[in-house]
Amino acid sequence: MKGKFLSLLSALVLGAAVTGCGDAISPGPAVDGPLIGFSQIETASSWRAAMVEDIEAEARRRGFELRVSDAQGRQEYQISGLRSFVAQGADLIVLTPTVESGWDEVLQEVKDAGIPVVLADRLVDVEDDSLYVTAVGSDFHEEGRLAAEWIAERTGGEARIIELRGSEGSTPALLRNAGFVEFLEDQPGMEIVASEPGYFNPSAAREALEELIENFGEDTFDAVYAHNDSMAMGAIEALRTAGMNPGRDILVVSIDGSRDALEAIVQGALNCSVESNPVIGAQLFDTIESILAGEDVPRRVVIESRVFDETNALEALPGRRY
Ligand code: GYE
Repeated sequence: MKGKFLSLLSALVLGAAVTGCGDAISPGPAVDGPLIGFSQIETASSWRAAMVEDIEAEARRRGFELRVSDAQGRQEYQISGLRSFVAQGADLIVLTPTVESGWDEVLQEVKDAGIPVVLADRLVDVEDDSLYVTAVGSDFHEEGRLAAEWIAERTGGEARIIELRGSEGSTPALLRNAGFVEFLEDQPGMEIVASEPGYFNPSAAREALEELIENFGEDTFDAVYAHNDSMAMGAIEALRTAGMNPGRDILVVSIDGSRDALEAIVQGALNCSVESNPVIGAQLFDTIESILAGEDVPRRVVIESRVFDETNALEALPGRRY
């Protein structure tokens, strides 16, 4: 009892302290419905802003009270945000984890408090799989496979590829690499000649590619595979700076299917973007409603991914929400 009181107190204090140093917990509009705590990695990128916006709109439509915790990219803020949601008596917690590891302890606390957890977008790697009920999001492994398949079809299976990876230890970086590499196993003419982290960040990706071009020269690769669109934008800049012609001399392929990417495809600088859709509010809240009604839900709810290239980018542009 005393222990419980102390941990509740420390959660409140921690929550408050973290709010002060960046982890903003938005109260959301006052409604009577169930309280959902949503721990989001960050909200600055347009991809994540679109995800939060859609989830907020869906919560409003269905009469849920939603509180969003923005961890500004830091796992320790996410962990204290989760503890704070426990202290606030959340009915269910939605977690979009920065990285896969390091969640066992806090998710055990959430489970002990009797609060179900739904993962959204990225996944966790925990010893005890019962620490979350289900995961709603895209199939990142399939996205990586689709990107490789597109390059294989376009090049007749002959390509030297530079890979720009997403944030280390995050599910999309791990699986977009794995799906791509697995496809290459049956493609003797295709190889990854260099792979560098670009942290889902355009400047980091641009700098990494500039350095590779400087060190190895222009004629050493035929394609760039970036784990997301914003890194592809950085890569396009680096190629242009080096006097190369992105989209023509060098194929550029990425993932997300954002508005920026579709525009770049229409302009001819980007060749292909595999969709990874952040607009998941409807599927997420269908799942949440089932869980709160005591129904069984599947362990995984997969959001479909399309492939965009010059054949369909233009028609997909109107109404693109991210
Ligand atoms: O592709 C990227 C974002 O987790 C799938 O994270 C998400 C990825 C998305 O930073 O643009």
